[in-house]
Amino acid sequence: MLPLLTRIDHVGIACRDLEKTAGLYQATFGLEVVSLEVNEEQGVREAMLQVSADPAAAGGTPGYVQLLEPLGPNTPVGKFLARRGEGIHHVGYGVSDVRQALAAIGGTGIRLLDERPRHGSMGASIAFLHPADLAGVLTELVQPSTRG
Ligand code: CMX
Ligand code: CO
Repeated sequence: MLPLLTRIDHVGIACRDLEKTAGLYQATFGLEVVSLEVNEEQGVREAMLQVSADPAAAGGTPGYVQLLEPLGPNTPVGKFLARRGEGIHHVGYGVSDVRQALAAIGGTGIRLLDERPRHGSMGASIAFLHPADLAGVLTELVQPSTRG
């Protein structure tokens, strides 16, 4: 079987204050915020901090820390914060074709939270898999944008 996952794309971290937490990660690790977006569909404000200073050294595509602040209490991240507090919310893995990956993974019986890809950070196509079926880890498939 071919490996479906090509790389670790990002670690998603739930936080209460996006600017404050981005400042903390910048000051502690020297990471840079490369994208700041509101994703209404996902109920978040989010910042992507690039981990590799030299993407070429990481095989051409950098990894990221994704900081997530909820847009309200009744959102995935809002509910997570209320239940568990700040912490790791999900892991995002790179895939070369998210539709194909969903079809293959759906065939194994793992519950798909998204039957079809949605819009993610920086133009990516994303889809989520149920944490209860993957050792308690909410898992995101990320097909990066091919645009610049
Ligand atoms: N990781 C692991 N477990 C989680 C979880 C997470 N991120 N979020 C919720 N859970 C668990 C809860 O702990 C709870 O478990 P127990 O019943 O054992 O206590 C259970 O799931 C139900 O919790 P809930 O608060 O009622 O949450 P929901 O079932 O309403 O939703 C989930 C959970 C994962 C289906 C929902 O959050 C979802 O669809 N997430 C996908 C979308 C998303 O997270 N978007 C934000 C990120 C966007 C981005 O990365 O771009
Ligand atoms: Co994510």
